[in-house]
Amino acid sequence: MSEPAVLSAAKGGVLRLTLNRPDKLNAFTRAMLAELRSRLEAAAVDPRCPVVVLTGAGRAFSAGQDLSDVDEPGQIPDAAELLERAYNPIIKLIGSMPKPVLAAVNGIAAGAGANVALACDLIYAARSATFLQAFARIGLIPDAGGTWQLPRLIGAARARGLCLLAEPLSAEKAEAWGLIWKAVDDDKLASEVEAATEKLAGAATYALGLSKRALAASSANTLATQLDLERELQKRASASPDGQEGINAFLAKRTPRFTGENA
Ligand code: T3D
Repeated sequence: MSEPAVLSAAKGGVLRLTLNRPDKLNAFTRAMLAELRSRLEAAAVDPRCPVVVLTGAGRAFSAGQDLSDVDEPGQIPDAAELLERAYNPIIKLIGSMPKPVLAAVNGIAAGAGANVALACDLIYAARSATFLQAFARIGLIPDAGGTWQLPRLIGAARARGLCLLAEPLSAEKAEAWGLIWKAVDDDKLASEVEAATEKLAGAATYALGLSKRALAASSANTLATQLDLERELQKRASASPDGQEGINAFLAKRTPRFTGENA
């Protein structure tokens, strides 16, 4: 029997999804995208899993769409169909799920592979990893949210450079530019991600989901609208069991015991 294209393992509240076509640098086939989407949909509503990690098997995170995954030899992939059915729902799902999604970028992240990583809330990358907006090399435009994320994260000039020149960006430069959270030594990636996920899984996870929602809304809001949203979400956070526990524990000078329960 062939190996699953997406490996799934849950431990201590952390769901780890591993893109698993190492021979093809984890290039996404349609079957793999469907599997990833369904795993993410399940994770979004699973209260036993407050944190999700996305990573790749072997030497790459993902080389983007598998350009050979077509029904007939000689065809080219139906880009609009792929975006509509697979990439766009996945990108929206990562952004909207009320829990942190971490990307552990273990090697090259190219094309839509880079942009799936950039959709995640926290991006850790091995120092040897690179980010490549490969699209211009094959006559396409950056998709899977790349043209939205890049100018917001690193500014218009750098976004244009990456998209038009299609040159790889090192993990270190990606960190220096603010594209990712952290570049770490290759042999420290697993332990750094584990420390972060342990911390997040033990945190007030309901409030983390609300923070994520407020941050996501900010790019479309005026300050006044955002202040209203913060008031509404803070009302929910402070009325939640974790909000009460956090304040009580602080006042009692003890460590809080969070449960992640909703108000
Ligand atoms: O129309 C649409 O498809 C719409 C959707 C668009 C979304 C996209 O993601 S478009 C962008 C697709 N990705 C790319 O254009 C990147 C293609 N890959 C590369 O340029 C290179 O593989 C890398 C720079 C990422 C890495 O180079 P290198 O030298 O380290 O590895 P390699 O030898 O090129 O790749 C290793 C194997 O993976 C090789 O297979 P083989 O010859 O050993 O059997 C290679 O063909 C395969 N592979 C890598 N990327 C893809 C791929 N196979 C299919 N599709 C790929 N994207």
